[in-house]
Amino acid sequence: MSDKALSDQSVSGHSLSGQADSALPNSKLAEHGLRVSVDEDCATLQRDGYVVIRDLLSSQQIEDVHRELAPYLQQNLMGRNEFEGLRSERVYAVLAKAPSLAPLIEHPRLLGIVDHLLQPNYLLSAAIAINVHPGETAQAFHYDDGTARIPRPRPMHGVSAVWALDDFSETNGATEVIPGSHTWGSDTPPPPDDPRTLSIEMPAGSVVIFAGNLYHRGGANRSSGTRLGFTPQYCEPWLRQIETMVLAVPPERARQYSERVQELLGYSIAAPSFMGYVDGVHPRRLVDPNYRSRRIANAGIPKLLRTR
Ligand SMILES: O=C(O)CCC(=O)C(=O)O
Repeated sequence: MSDKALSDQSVSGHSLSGQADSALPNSKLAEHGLRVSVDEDCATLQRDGYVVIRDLLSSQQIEDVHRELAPYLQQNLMGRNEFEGLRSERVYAVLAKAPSLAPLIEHPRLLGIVDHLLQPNYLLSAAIAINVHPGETAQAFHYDDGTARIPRPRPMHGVSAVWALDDFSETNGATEVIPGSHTWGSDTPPPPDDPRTLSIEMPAGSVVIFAGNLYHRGGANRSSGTRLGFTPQYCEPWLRQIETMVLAVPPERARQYSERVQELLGYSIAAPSFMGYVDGVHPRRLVDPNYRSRRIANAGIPKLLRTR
C-alpha cells in the first residue's frame, strides 16, 4: 500500500479523518498522516466501541484471498451449531491455508490501533474466514474477550476486526454492533431485536475494528449471494500460559503422558467457547487419533451430527 493510500483512506467512524499536513516533507507526511489517522481511529473506537475504515484493500488483494480460500469453501463443512452458523462456512488455521490473509492480519491501520489498545507483544488469538450463505440467521449477540469471565464493566482484553471481502450490506449478513455496549456492566446479552443494533454496511476491502468487550454478531443473510468476511482477533499477551507448553512438548512427545497431563499441557479446551481448538477441532486429536470416535461413542452423538 502506498503512503498516499494510507493517509487518504482514513475514513473512520463513518467520517473523514487523517488529512495530511502539507507543510511536512513527503516521507514525514505519510508517517504523520498515519499517526493522526490512528489517533482518531482509536478515539472513535474508545468512544463508540468500534470504528470503520473503508477501502483499504486493492481489488487484486481481495481476488487473491477469494482464490486461496475457494478450496475450503465448497459447502462440505458447514457450521456445527447456531453460533458457527448452520448456513455458514468457517475456515480456521488460515495462515496454514491462505497466506494472502497475512497482510490483513498485520495491516498498519489495524495494528496501529491495536498497538494503542493492548500491551506490547499482544497475540493473534483467532483468525477465521466466515462465508455466510443465503438463509443464514443472525448470530447471538456476544463479545469476543469474555473467556476470562472478569466482571464487566472492565477494560477490553482484546481487539477484534472483521474485514469485508464482499460488499457487506444489511441484507447479506453484515456484521452488526451495539454502539457503546463496550461500557455496559451487564453480562446479559441484549435481545435479538435490540433497536440499537447497527448493521456495518461497507464495501469489500473495508474493515470494522471493535473493542473485545463490544456486543456484536454476524447478521442474517436474506440475500441470494454469499458474504465472505475475515475476522482476526487479538488478545492481551498475558492471556496464556507462562510456558508455551504445546511447543515445548509437541504432540509426539505428549503421547507418552496421561490424558490428565496432556490436558494440563494445553491439549484441552475451555468450554463452552471451545477456546484452545486447533483448525476448528479438539487439540487432543493431535495426540490421540482415536479421540474423536471415543468421544462420539461416549457422548452418544447421533451419526447425523458427526460432521468433523
Ligand atoms: O461474521 C461476522 O460478521 C461476525 C462473526 C462473529 O462475531 C463471530 O463469529 O465471533
